Amino acid sequence: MTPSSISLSLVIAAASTTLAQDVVSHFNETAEGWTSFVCNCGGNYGPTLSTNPYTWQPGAGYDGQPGYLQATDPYGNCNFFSAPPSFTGNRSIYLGGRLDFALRSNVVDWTSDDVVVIVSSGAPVLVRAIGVPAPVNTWVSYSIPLAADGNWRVATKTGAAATTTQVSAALTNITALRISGEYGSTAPAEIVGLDGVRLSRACSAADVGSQGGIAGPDHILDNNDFIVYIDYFFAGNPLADLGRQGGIAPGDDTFDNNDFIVFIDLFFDGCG
Ligand SMILES: [Ca+2]
Ligand SMILES: [Ca+2]
Ligand SMILES: [Ca+2]
Repeated sequence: MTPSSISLSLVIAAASTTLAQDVVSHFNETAEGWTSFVCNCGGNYGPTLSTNPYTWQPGAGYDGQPGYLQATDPYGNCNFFSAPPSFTGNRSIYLGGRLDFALRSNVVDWTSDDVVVIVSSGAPVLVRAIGVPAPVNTWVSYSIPLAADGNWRVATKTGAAATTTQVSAALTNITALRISGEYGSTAPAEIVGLDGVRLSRACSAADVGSQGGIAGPDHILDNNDFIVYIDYFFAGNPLADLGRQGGIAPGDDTFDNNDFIVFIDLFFDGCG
């Protein structure tokens, strides 16, 4: 290893520690506090009608770590996975970030309640259609922007588009975060798995690369961002001109070590 590759390795290794700010559920050994929420379908996803105990499963899930959560839905009403307190309360730092998770269902013939719901004390109930986890019996990953992108709706999934003010207010005092487990049209019907839930912050401008070292952001800061940044740098791409004398922003139409210093600072600003 050359000194520069050693230091780059140290930077990337240290960067993984910044991900500690992400809120995650891998379900390695338990249900990690996730509970059931059963309510009427098709609307405000209001008061609990009943509970539906989930079973933790030790087998391989989606996220490469053992264990996942499984719900066998015995009801005609709508069944949700409800997040534990680690995902609720003041989560305003995640505005502009993402909610990632994966679902798997053995039935996907009920498409009316394919939603994520944020209940808060500061905004209307926010509802977002996510699409059923098709095809059946296959883990399907979701990456949900926590931003007013037109797809967060007020009260129902066809309600008015939530504003940035509403999304921001909701994230400031979340009282419930729910992911639908309702994808079957008859009861008892579906068996639904949930795995790899992650709440992560918006990434900094260092998110220039994606899996495989391909250009373009992917809401993950890792070695792919270094690969793409270095390509940009040696190609003289203006996207790599981030710094100037003294290792500070903005760029100065010159490519030198100051650009790397600013890039690394941005990298450590992180996504979580
Ligand atoms: Ca898992
Ligand atoms: Ca990236
Ligand atoms: Ca520069």
